[in-house]
Amino acid sequence: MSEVTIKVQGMSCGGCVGNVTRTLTSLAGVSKAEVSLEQASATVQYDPEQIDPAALRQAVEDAGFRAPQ
Ligand SMILES: [Cu+2]
Repeated sequence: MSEVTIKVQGMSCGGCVGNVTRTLTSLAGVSKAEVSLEQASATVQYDPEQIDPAALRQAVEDAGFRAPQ
């Protein structure tokens, strides 16, 4: 299991945090996602054989937020 913290911009409330959390945890290979509104970030535990940070960022972007590198 690996862990990465990605930037997540565009969140404005707890609903956004819930959206991003659900988006990330629904991905195959993701076991845990801790999303912080204050830090504009998400710390994700994932299986590197199933998914990588680029795919995590892409999923966040697809959900309507921005996840710059
Ligand atoms: Cu919101």
